[in-house]
Amino acid sequence: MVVIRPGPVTVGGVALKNHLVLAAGVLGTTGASLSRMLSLGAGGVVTKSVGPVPKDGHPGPCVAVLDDGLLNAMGLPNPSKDFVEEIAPLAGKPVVASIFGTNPEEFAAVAGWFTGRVAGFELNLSCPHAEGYGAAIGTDPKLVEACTRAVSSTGIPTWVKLTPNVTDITAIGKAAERGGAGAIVAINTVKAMRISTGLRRPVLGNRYGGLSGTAIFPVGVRCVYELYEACKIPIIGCGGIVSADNVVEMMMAGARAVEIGSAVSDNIRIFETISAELYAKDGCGVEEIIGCAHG
Ligand code: RRO
Repeated sequence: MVVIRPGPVTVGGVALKNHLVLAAGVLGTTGASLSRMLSLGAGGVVTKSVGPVPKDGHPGPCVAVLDDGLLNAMGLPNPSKDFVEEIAPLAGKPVVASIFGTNPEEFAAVAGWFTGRVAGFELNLSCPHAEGYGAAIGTDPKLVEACTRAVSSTGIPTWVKLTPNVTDITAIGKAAERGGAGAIVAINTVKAMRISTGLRRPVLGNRYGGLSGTAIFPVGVRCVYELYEACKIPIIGCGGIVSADNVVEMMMAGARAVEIGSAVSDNIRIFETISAELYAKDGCGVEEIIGCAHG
């Protein structure tokens, strides 16, 4: 297996301790859990998404555990502005605030609460099951460009997380790039559903949800590969990564760093597990690996 040299890395203006970042939505609702993931080897952490008003989320069941992944429809539950104090103890750490809104003004307002308190923002333009939020606006290139500009123009590093639930993800990636994104994160969950044959009803309270975990890894690799050919800004690979070899594969597709989410629910020490296999002092430089699968 390919091994790479360890060390800090800056992606889209955010200084990370290594290439492995905790993805939004997993153990990101408290300062304590984010801090724990940093102490367990994450090179950076992304918070659960925070929006302009508090939300309870969708009615349950909100999560279904499948053989090869997780199906969720949490429904963007968040405490809104109160989250600023929740993560105050993490000042100076590589914490990226995931934020959402319905329009550029709301994105700018939420970003304003966190300005000077986080290392950067990740714009959630990709939640697959939120009316008026996430993919509802993240599938429109003009809105993606405007929402990105509303935050990036403040000068704070801005990542944009994309939905795979579009015909051409490169059109959305290029819109984020035009809007001043420092990096693109690909991908959020794949819109999906399961039905309980016993109950004759959808498993999730919201009926539809987002699929994450190993089932979507090939979708993530394909999206990163396409974006690498279309965009100049760095790409952060996300979706079903569980091993060091998965990280290398994402890098070969074009990712400069990766986010890991669902795998944390099976192994709280996943960052240490992957790092032990991925990094060696005599490993190759990442530049040799990133995008090398493109001919
Ligand atoms: O909260 C959620 O239901 C959720 C979000 Br914000 C997201 O971005 N992706 C997802 O699968 N679920």
